[in-house]
Amino acid sequence: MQQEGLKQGVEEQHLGDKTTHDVISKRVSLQQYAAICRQSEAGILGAVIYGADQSFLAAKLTPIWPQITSSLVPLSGAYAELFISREQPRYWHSGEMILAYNSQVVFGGFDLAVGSLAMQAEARYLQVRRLLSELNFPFIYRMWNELPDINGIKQGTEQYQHFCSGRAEAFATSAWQGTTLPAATAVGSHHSDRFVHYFIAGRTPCQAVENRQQVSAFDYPPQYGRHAPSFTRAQLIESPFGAQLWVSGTASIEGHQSLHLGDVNGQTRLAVKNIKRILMCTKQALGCDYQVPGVQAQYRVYLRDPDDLACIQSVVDDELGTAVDVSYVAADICRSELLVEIEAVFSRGCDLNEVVV
Ligand code: 3EB
Repeated sequence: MQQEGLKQGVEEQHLGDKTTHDVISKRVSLQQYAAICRQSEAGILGAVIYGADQSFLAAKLTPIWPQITSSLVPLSGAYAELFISREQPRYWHSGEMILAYNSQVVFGGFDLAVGSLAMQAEARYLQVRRLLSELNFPFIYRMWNELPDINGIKQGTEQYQHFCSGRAEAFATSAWQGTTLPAATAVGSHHSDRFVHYFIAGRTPCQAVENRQQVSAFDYPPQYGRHAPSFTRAQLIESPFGAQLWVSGTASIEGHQSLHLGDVNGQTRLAVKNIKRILMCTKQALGCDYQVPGVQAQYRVYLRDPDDLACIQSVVDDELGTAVDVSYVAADICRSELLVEIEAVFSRGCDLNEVVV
């Protein structure tokens, strides 16, 4: 696919009655995923593979949609996370950057080796900005980042802070500021040199939700780094079909301080509590109640130490019940004292089991 074809597709799209800005995220086993890849007509925006092993790689699946391979090691079974929108997407790629878009939403990402994380983050985030602006997707909803050596120190500064600086520089001249920043996750890459990134954006504004018990990350004081992290606690996307509430990576932080140092049980409880607070803030600020039956919840828990799995899982089961969809993956967390981080997406009004695949 060529760069010239980039704009064309969006204008041409015949919408019919399928227009939707929903981006639904659905998890399937790698076996199910392989079967889906063989049905070439499936309307998938993209997929992220967690736990691609030798046999998965040997199968050399070549889906037409963007496929990102997470560097992270799942501790509770491999899976593919599908990003689905009901309208058939178009696909595009250039170098490491891969994209899929329809008339309402876009999914994209890259996986590349990095030297300077600050420079790469700035250059790549600028590329994302430019592409979204060319394609006319002004609203950025959600971004995921797997950063090499996230807690390592380079030239006297932590790699995560280098990343925050590069990202902030790339966003500095954009319309993405404060509450129009995306919900995000930034964790350590399992590989010492790979920067894995993927995102969703769209044509329709999303609505930010901040947690009143936490200082907004974009307002963190400078003690955490020269540039405050460019993300919101959650973003809500609503459409005639339903809604998705994308909740950022959430940790054991109150105000702007890390709490329960060295206490994995306490950190997990506070991370879950902060997610529940975001649901309360969503209800208070936007009137949308996400703690009611019929809302589908999908969580991902990042563990600094895989040996904490049993402890963290028992707290999560206790707090959330065992019926919810929770995936556990090993990853370093952006502040070196944090042992666990939890992200979630809540979907209302769309039955994931009804979606084509
Ligand atoms: C925090 O609340 C924990 O820099 O994009 C969580 C999610 C965190 C996203 C990011 C950082 C990021 O500050 C760290």
